[in-house]
Amino acid sequence: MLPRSVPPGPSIPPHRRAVGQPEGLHRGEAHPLMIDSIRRLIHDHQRFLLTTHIRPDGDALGSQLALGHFLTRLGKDVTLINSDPAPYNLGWLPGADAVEVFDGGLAQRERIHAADAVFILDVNAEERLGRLASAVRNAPGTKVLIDHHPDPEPWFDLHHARTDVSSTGELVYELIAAEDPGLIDADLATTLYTAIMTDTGSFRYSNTTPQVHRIVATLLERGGIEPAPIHTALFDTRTMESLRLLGKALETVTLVYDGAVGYMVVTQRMYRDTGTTSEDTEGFVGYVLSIESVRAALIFLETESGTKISFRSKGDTAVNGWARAFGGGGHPNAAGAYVRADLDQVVRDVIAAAPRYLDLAPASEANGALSPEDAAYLSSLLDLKTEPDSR
Ligand SMILES: [Mn+2]
Repeated sequence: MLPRSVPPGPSIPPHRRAVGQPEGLHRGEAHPLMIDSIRRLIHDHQRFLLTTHIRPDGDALGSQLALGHFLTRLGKDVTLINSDPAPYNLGWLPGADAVEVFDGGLAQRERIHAADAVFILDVNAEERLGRLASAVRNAPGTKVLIDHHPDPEPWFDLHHARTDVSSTGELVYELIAAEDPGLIDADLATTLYTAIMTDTGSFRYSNTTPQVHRIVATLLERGGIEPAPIHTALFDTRTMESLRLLGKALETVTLVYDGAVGYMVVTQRMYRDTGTTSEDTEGFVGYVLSIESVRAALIFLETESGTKISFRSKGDTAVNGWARAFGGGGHPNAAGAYVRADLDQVVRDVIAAAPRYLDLAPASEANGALSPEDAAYLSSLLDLKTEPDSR
């Protein structure tokens, strides 16, 4: 049986394009034949391995655990192995204790090898499986992709993948509903609710459809669960230290391009001064996006060896092309990138590139990237981080 636990990561709206989908998959509808193939695979076999992407978020872990609960109810042997542990605010999810972190050892490799089928959830690229990648890719079992990201790699044997759903959780729900909606109990409902809710930004992103609400209504009814405790467990778990970090980060908020683009930066020094880590920045970028004029919001996180960037946007403003230009990617309204360069340089380069990827007013394109004031301010911030601690 699966235990409980994990926190929600950033939520991701669905991609609007169906580029690169395997032939025979369609936007906008479940694919009954493919679901039937997966159900037959499940019925005909016993040992299943389930995995998801590095740094799992609410949809990744919620979907993985939900599918795990489902297979367990059907009497199957289920192994859950990920590259990374659950984040601090998802550890409470029902079944999270059963998720193993890949240690590279023989025992786990043998179980991966022995699985009749390997389910890969919320990720369609080998590289995003982290240290598990080669073991999963080379596993002899049937590889089943369940995912809502665009452009899947070609090495999966079966797909239940569409880009027009809110979340991987929605696809797992379709599979369970096709089998037997009566299987939906509190654990299944809680994990699927978490998956769908986090990937829709608590039901506010543009991927929140009538179908999302119909599914959630079914989860609440059949699971007998309430939303409030789940939201509290996911979002109301901040520490005082992380609030102090938020205070420092808010002081760096800068608007450019006539206020259409906003960003904040978090330096290593800020972590040291507040006793926090990058995990404590969860949700920060949302404060920038909450500014009325802002259509695209970014947060730049200084790391030991480079700079991590999260991109968020409202409505039709797509930021994944912008993120891709810096070696990252993601969904139109939520994307990320990592650049091996100093914070100040990355901020300048990324902000300067905005007009190539966003539809910014011509007048504001003219003033390009950082104003002299912004640049000076940024420099002062960066100088700050190298000063000796004055406290
Ligand atoms: Mn997802």
